[in-house]
Amino acid sequence: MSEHPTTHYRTIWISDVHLGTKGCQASALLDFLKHTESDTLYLVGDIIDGWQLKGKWFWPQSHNDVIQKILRKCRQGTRVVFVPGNHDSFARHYVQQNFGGIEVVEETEHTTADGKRLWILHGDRFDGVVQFAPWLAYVGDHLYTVALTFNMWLNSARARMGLGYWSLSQYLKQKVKNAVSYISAFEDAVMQEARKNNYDGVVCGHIHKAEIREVDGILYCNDGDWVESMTALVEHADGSLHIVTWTPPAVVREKKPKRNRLRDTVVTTPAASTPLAEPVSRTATEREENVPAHTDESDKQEPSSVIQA
Ligand SMILES: [Mn+2]
Repeated sequence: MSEHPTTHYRTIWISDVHLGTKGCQASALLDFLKHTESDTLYLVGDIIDGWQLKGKWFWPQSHNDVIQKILRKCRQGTRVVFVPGNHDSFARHYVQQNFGGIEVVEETEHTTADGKRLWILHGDRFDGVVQFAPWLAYVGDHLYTVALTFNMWLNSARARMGLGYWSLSQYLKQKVKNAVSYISAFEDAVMQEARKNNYDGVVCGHIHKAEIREVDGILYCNDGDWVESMTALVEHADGSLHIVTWTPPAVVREKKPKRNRLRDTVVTTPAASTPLAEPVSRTATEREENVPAHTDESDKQEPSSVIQA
């Protein structure tokens, strides 16, 4: 058995984990937390999805494991700072308090090793400022293909009913354009506020889109999410910032011998490819060892949980 390399960072930021929802990639996050260490770990909101838990209780072991892992890091000397988001806003009642060593703050400030002052906040406070629909950001390419097929079917039906041609793809393209406008409007609003408050940059989450970009001397960093893209923002010892896209461990379905039809091994691979992402290669041994006990939620990503920012 080979030793798993553990990467040490000065700082790690994660957000939008949405524990308590089926979309949450808890085992991938657990794997990431096992193989990384940091002086400081920022939880930038929407870690636990209080909205979902209010409705229907969904709390598998892996979700518990994530919480336990974070608490263990805290005990072992990692400074853990929790900045609640809109889905775990219940924690905003406990601001300035301490839970098992985890500091809870409404928003905070971080100074990088090279002296950049970064404003740390979840980002939902800009929802009022930004007037586009965030869920439209997640209309993916494959959905577009499905839409084109559906469009053909729809229009042959419309033709039979004597109706004119209606382009679903045009409609969706417009929606995607709006989503892109939403993201840039969000980023602009956040950066404008950071500049007003004399920060050098900002780290937020909320819109489930990892990014590092600098506009007119203001750094915009978004640590992404653990529902779809499995991304974290990290700071190296020299103060440089990067987005890490984590390759989740293979998820092997247990085969049911009763049936004739053997189900294939399901391997989840992340679709995300962030230009700034650091590729993380994993060995076959690691993958096998990290097979989670539960398998169901990992391969059934519900779009509904993906799209809520
Ligand atoms: Mn949010």
